[in-house]
Amino acid sequence: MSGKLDSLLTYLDGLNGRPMLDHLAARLQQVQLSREDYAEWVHFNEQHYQRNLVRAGKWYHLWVMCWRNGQRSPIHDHKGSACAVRVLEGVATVTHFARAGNGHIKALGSEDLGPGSLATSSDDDLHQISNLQPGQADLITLHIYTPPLLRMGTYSIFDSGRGEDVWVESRKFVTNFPENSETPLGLLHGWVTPNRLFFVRNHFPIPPGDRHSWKLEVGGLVERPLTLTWDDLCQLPQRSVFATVECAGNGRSFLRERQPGVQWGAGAIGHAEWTGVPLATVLEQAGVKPDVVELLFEGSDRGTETDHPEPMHFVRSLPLAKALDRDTLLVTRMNGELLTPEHGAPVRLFVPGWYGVASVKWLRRIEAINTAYHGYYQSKKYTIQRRVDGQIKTVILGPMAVKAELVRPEENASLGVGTNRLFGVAWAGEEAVGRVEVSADGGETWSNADLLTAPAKYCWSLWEYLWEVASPGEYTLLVRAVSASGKRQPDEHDPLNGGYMIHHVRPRRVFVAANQRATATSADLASLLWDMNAYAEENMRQPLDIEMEFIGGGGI
Ligand SMILES: Nc1nc2c(c(=O)[nH]1)N[C@H]1C(S)=C(S)[C@@H](COP(=O)(O)O)O[C@H]1N2
Ligand SMILES: [Mo]
Repeated sequence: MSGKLDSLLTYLDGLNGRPMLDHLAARLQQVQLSREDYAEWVHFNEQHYQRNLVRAGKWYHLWVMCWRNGQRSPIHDHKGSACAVRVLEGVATVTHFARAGNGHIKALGSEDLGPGSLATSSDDDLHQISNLQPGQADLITLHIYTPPLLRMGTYSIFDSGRGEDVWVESRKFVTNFPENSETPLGLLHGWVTPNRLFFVRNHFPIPPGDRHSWKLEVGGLVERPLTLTWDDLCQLPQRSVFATVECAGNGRSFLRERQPGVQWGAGAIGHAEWTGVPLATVLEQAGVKPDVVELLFEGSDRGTETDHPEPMHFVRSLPLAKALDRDTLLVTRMNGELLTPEHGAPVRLFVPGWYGVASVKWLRRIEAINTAYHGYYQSKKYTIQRRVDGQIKTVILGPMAVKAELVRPEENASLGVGTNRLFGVAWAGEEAVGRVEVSADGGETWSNADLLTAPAKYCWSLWEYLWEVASPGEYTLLVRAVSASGKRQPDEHDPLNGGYMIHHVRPRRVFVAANQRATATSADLASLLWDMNAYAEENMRQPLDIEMEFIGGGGI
């Protein structure tokens, strides 16, 4: 990361609310930038202007945008967000719009901003940025949005309507330092979660290190202690497993009684293809001694907790049987791409079917032991209670519980009379999903949803339900999953689970309006299948090229 952008990022990361627009502008004006400072985010697209995310924080997004000659943004506003733009190279034409008497959009005027100039806009300022320079000159601009821009309204000069909302894709930050961010479920449409949208759970800052310097030590009760390099690991046979990962605290913010920890909404889940070397292969090389009962995994990240002031590494153990399962992997790739730093690069453990906490990122050491491990992240945190023979016992979390999530419609959505499509995901830990049931009458009657993807071990299934509704009013939607072996989601959160394993059925309120007709149809299966096959390509695309194809026609 460049030194000069660093000071701006430090300021932005320090925000704990929406800053005054003129403060923001002053900060952006102060930085002196040359091409090398932002070169890594300069990517053009021949079809539409290209947005390149520099960093997403809790209170801001910073983007470098690249415009070929003639490219324009839609006419748009940024409801709920303020924006400061600095021209880095070339001349930007900013055109301002307003509502005319008949409700249509009219242009108020344009200004040309040369290199170094600054423009700001807030909330409902209607505007458009274009590259209209003579010749073939390119334009590069730097944009700060605060709070992060998640949706922009678009407009056309040909009618009075509001165009489609354009969604800006990025993870939803819950905390900045370290990053804890959710998958934006509203953007899910396919089976695989793109890496850039996949939730992140970090206890400590991301540790330094790359695959060239990476080493994995395998020691403890083994016949032949080993040190593996990246090249050693890549020589071993690899395999891939598709699997859903959920953080054990996912949904914590919905609990009636507040529980300590990251206050997750519903988005600490994702589904990906995980590729790597079976852990068993490496353990065979090392030769696990007969009395070994657990394997210990240490990440290179390190830090303190409020109730643990001594610095510690992130350490977890696995029982021998799960460690030797051929699906437990030393992962180097996620959805076909090399792991990114936030997901544990260069190598992480991956334990399919288990809560995410088992899958130790930034793996640097494995130790074979002959006792049950007790450590901070295994005995003090990430445990639940169970009643055994009248006694309360502490239990270490393992496999994920069965759970369905309703992705669309959102809470308080306004729907129409007719056919509405409910869409979501469901998973069942080490099992496959058996079925998903939907109730629109608060649990009186239940119907089976359609599974759009064949149920498979470890994998979430996409599901949909075409809900016929005859009369307007307020409705409570309930969704619950049943695993292949018949395990069902509970109606209420088990207090013995504390702030973990939150998988009870969560009601969602929606409104059906009398003056709205709904004519939903079922998913286009061909496009879903395409999505499954094309995930790798999708992830190989330039970072964050969101679709803005309807740019044409917006100009004056
Ligand atoms: N080294 C290390 N590994 C870790 C963690 C961590 O903080 N440090 N967090 C764990 C938790 S609680 C979860 S839910 C998953 C999240 O993986 P992701 O960030 O790739 O989504 O990583 C796990 N592995
Ligand atoms: Mo987690």
